Amino acid sequence: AGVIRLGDLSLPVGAVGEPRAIGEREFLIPAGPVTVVHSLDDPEFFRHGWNSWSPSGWRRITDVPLRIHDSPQRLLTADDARNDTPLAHSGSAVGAIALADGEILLLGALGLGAPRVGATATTLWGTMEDPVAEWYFARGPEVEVFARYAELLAERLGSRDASAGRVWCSWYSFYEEIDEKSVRSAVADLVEARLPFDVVQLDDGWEPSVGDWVANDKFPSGMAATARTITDAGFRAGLWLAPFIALPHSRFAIERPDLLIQDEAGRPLVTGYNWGGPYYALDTTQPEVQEHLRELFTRVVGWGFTYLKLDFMYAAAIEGVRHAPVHREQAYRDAISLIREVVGDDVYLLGCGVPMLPSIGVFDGVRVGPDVAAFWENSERPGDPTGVGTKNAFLASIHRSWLRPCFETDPDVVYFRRRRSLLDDDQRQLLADVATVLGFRSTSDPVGWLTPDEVDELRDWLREPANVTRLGRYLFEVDDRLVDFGRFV
Ligand code: 9PG
Repeated sequence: AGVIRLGDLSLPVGAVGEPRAIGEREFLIPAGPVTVVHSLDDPEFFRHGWNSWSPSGWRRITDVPLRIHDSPQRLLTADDARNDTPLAHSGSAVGAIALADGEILLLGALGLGAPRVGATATTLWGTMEDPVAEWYFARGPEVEVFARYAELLAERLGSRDASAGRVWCSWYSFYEEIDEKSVRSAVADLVEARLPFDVVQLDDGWEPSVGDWVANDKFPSGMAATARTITDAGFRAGLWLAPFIALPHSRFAIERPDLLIQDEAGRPLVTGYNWGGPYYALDTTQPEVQEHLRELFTRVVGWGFTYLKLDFMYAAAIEGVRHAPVHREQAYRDAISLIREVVGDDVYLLGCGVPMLPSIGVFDGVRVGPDVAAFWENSERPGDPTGVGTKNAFLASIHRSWLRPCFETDPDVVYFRRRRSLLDDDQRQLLADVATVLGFRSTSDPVGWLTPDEVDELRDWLREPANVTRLGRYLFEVDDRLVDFGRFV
């Protein structure tokens, strides 16, 4: 233990080794547990969620912790259930406490191993399952310190420079009700309206079962023909898949349960819940699974898809019994690296339902919040900040804008339509602004659901990317306009 001096603060620090100064108010602390003693009076704590859908945001220490409260099934799916602290504030990889003057103290891991950061009335603490990640510890203005942390993450874990461009996605209008005919007409309508999209991405609904990645009977011409429908119209073809999971009734899970992550009793481990039940995860440390992934991604790229939305990926990073003794986050990252090696650098990989830090440098883009929906609040799930809806998606995403140096940050789609939507104009504008600030432009609105005015609004929004500067916690300069999200928080 020693004392770190940061301006007028003298902070007793317990760690496994000596903190090393790398700047006037910045330190590296060796991997392992760390405790910083603070003497602040009920400060706000920044909590960062583990995967794309997990909650992130600021809470006072005396507030109820920001987490998924009401359901172990939701917790398993949408956060790091293994490290949940029901009675205390904690989050994944990075945390911060606010000082009185707009400055913060930030403690953030610079690598994998399931690092956690939490806070109590008197401490800011860090732990990790696998002590491999050094800590970054700094004091300074909130915007600057987060930007510097993101820069260091990108330095250590890599960053990619591909851009998704403008994406039309099928999910938030059609959900699973897609077929080759509706894809053809949606694409034809985009062409006719001269909307400048770069990518048309088919979402869930094309496969017979999650786990079995072949065309279902709604796509009788096959997926290569479907990709051609999109590319012939001048767009990049995009496809959703969840290659690391399998539903219990999928052929994959029935035929090869031995390729799944196991529980202690030697049965396939339940790694999350969706589609009305549990699902399993592939043990990506097995050579046969790696061979399967090579074959799968060669096939999908061979169909003609060059933009892949890979979903529910965190499931392969859940604690369980694997073939090889690799830490769960490293096993996950190794598997994404294998996919990257198979598809090459020109295929855009968008991660969804992915753990954040282990995805840096391997994914081009990452979803940074839960799903939007054409309504504001999800009143059926009040204790679940990850429930679908525009409010929850906005709240999570806006607290992850600082991750932009690490990958493209996707806050999910923007709605332009007023039909079939409960969002008011303010809420629609908010979604558009969040997407502009985070730098990812996508929508699901079919042209046929838009009025001519709404088509014009969409076309304007697609025209060119904005120059964005973060000025404060919720304040951004977008070209020469100030956007303040504070009133929505
Ligand atoms: C397709 C959808 C869409 C969507 C994805 C994902 O926390 N959850 O349980 C949870 C379940 C599903 C979900 C998001 C979160 O939706 O985010 O864009 O691709 O799958 O099934």
